[in-house]
Amino acid sequence: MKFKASVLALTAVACVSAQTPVYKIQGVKTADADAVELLCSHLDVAPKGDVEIIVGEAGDKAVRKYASRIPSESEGFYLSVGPKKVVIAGRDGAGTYYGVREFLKNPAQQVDTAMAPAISLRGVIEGFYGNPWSHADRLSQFDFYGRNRLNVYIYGPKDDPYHHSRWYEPYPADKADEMADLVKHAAKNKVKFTWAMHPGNSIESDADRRRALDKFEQMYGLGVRSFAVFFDDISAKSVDAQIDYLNFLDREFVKPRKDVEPLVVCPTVYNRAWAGGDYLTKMGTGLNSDISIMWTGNSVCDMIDLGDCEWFTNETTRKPFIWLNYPVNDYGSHNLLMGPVVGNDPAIAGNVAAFCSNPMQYAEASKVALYSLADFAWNPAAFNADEVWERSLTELMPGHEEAFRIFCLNNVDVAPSVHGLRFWGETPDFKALTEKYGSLGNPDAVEAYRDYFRSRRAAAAELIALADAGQPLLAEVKEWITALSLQAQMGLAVCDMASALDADLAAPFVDAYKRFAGSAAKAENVVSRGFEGSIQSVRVKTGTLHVEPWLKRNVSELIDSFKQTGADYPADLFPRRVLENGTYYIRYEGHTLGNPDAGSRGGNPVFQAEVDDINPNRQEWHIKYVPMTERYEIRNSKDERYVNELGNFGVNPYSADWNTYVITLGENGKYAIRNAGNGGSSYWTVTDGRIATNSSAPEYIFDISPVLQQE
Ligand code: LOG
Repeated sequence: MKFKASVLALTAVACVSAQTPVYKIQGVKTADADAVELLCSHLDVAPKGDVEIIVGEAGDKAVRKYASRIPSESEGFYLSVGPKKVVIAGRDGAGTYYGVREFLKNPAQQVDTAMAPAISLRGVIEGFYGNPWSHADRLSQFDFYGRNRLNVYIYGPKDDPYHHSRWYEPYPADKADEMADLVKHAAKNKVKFTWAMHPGNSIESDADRRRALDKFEQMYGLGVRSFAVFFDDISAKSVDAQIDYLNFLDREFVKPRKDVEPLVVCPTVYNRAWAGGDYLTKMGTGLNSDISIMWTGNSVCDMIDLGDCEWFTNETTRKPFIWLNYPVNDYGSHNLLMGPVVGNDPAIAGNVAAFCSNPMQYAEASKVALYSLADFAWNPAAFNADEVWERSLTELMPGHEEAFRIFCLNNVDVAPSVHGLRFWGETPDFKALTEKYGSLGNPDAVEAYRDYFRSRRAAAAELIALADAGQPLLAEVKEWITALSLQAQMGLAVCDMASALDADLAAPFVDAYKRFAGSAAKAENVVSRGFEGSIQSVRVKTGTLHVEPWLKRNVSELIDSFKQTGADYPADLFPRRVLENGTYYIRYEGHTLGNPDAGSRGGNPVFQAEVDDINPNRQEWHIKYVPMTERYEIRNSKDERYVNELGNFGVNPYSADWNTYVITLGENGKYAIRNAGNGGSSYWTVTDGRIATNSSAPEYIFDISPVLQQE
């Protein structure tokens, strides 16, 4: 839609600003009104200004001379900045608007350039589970989109009842006013506001269809001109019914209104991992041809490559409308996603209908990723993840880039989840330290780690002060900054423990450990969005990829070493473990677990009636506490082979995520052993003399007793 400037007065009024020089503008009457308003609010403008700005879009008289320089793609623009003359000529209103934005980034810089988007629809789907964004969040988002050339916003927060659970109810007056306001504010920023409805399986009866039309009608009345229907995360009764419903809405609602955009649908099968059967091909052939189908890629949470798009197009005969599940974190909400956006294939540009991101319930913090994604979608071929990410820090936290950079780098990876999406670039400086020094083995290492944690503590303090002063992004994620601060304090305490141990000083060691434990206890209880009625309150986690496991391991090792010094310490000081690291017999009904084929590959341990007096250590087991998982690994003392989650000897590389066990002591004095992590949660029992991992209830059936080492 093109807005024409109606007020010539704009040219006469010199906008108050300290900038020089003074500009005069040609074309205000015909150029996009938002673009003109933007110019005027940022520059000194007067009829007798000494630099001339010629502004307008293709077809306007003002820019006729430059027609051949304007890119043919919609939203493209030509920009030329000379000492006395500036030309900003868009293919359309949005093109002019983006041209003005580009010019305003640095009005003093002389350029002669033409730009156009490689992907025509670029934006955001508010499509996550959790607390929906606030009205203020959304207004701020739209300004951000306008600045960064994102042109789509799709409204579909799962936890807005008027979108999902009670989709058929009209918005009450106050919410309806907000919607109308959003539509207007989006348009001002050249953002297409799309409202999505999630009707589940209520799509077949006449009554349900009537209610759908009524709801769309309400939204139309509020100014909405673009609609979507979501069928994600339901067990769809029938793809035929979905197709019939969508074509019905298209026929009855969309097509008769000439000003409504083509419909968008999120199918139930929205990623390749779930594909199979004829769902997608049916959608592709059955849906009216201009309806767009959304697609998250190879799996639910996945970066997008060309193969995904080609596969989809082959199935559906349409280009995918990409729903990128990044930086959304509703499936791993303890962690924020603030790192460089790596993994999307630039080759997809010509093969997608749209490229939109599903962000976090944290609107402000999501801007880090959205800044990069906007850059990617405009020009994927030139995208450089690290460079764009650095720029986003300057844009979002000017004057505090370094502290903010530290913060973001502490929140890069999302912990292991069902979706398997991981990011390995977290805390690179820390990773480099661990590669150089490993643990806290020598005073140089201790000093290096101490410096590291001091700088993290200082960055957190700087950011917390800003958050308290109301900086919106930092205030929004203040709990993660607090977590960074506590993690730094834990790190410093661990360094103090190492120094004390090295100097043989028991009391300072105990003291440092107490400080560590105090910070750790606080860190356990840092909760974001813990207010009453919060849809998703979250225990925050940070630095989970490298720093947290390192802290756990080092504390545990330092405690073990300290205990060996024979120093006195309060009996209840350290967390009690069911078993200390050591060598044990594991017995069931008097039979001892043994490793008859020691040294071979595969096979399984067996409970044996006889005592193995040929190789006694085939019946001995190293049981060791693994701080990272806070569980135990179990290895045979003869050949160090580990027991896996099936009760066999593992043949795959050992993995703490799979091969560590929870061991608990029952009131009968016997132990239960349970799988954990990726290995599931079944308790061990015994079947035919072998370990079976098949009980959902605790089975306190094992005697575990230390092998008394002979001196
Ligand atoms: C939902 C979405 C959610 C996301 C990540 C789609 C199409 N739907 O598994 O609301 O935010 O995954 O958890 C989804 O992605 N379901």
